[in-house]
Amino acid sequence: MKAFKFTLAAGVAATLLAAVPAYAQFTERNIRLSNGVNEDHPNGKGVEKFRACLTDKSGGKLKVQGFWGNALGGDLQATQALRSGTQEMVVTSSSPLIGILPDLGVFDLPFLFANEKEADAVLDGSFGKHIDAKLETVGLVNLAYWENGFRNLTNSRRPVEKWEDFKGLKVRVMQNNVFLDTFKTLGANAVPMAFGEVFTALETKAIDGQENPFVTIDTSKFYEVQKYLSVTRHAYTPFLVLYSKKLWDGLSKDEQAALRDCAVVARDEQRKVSRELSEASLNKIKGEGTVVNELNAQEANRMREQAKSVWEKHAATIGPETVKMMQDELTKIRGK
Ligand code: TF8
Repeated sequence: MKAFKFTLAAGVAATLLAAVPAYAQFTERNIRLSNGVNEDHPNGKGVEKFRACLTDKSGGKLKVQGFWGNALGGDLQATQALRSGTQEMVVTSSSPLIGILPDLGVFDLPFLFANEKEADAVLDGSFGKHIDAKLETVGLVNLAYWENGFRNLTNSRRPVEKWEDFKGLKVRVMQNNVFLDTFKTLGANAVPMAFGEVFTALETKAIDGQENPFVTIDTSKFYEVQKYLSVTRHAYTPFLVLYSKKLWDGLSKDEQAALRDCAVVARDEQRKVSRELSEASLNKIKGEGTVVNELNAQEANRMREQAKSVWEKHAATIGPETVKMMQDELTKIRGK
């Protein structure tokens, strides 16, 4: 009888254990995630997917609250809030963060990637992990690389068809020395400025131009205050999907795993939408009366040659080991 009772108790306990909801490892949390871009940017769809995935995995306990259009401050400001543990997440360009981690400057080198496939391979592979490990040492957990995209020049003065056409153009660049030097090297009068100030600066003609991917020129309405767009594809900068390390360390293993998995699921969606919308955005920009010109192959090559010195000049500050690792990685990918 005693044995029977014991078996019964054990059986009940086992049933109870099995009935413990899979979500016990999740705590109700509100995750504030800020974006500099507007919600109709592909990041909107990325965040939507991220949210749905987390709802699923956490039984609704992990909630994502999205902020758009710099509502919680610009890229740099939001990232600093993560480092001090007062905000959970940000989707930010890597470029304004080089003061925090100089190695990120590697992504700003002109004409680094030839196409999206190369970018994906580098970012999702061992090189991406190398940067992730460095980010952790400065208080930031990178969950995934999303797409900002190939950057193109717009301005209100003239079509830019060769690098000499940059001469004298007052162009806003991100707060980043590699970009600053690239544009100076091409002859522009480069002005570093936070993204949130760009529209007004263009509108008031404080600056002549700026550079960003088609989807941003579209969703931030820069085409309303710009006349010319040159398809320069001079840089591909990624988005980092960052979590505050301070707050991350207080999460359960299951919560951390869900966040990582969902950021990757959302990455695939965000990139897909980014690539689809890119074409549509370009058509919209044209339809709004912007004069668009492609660079011919010869001029594109000359521009690349002209910008080459920036690589040598910045390798030391970025970190020679990181630059070399990137070059080796690209050689490997291109050799396949
Ligand atoms: C830039 C960047 C920005 C993004 C955005 C704020 O030009 O490309 O558009 O970082 O998330 O500053």
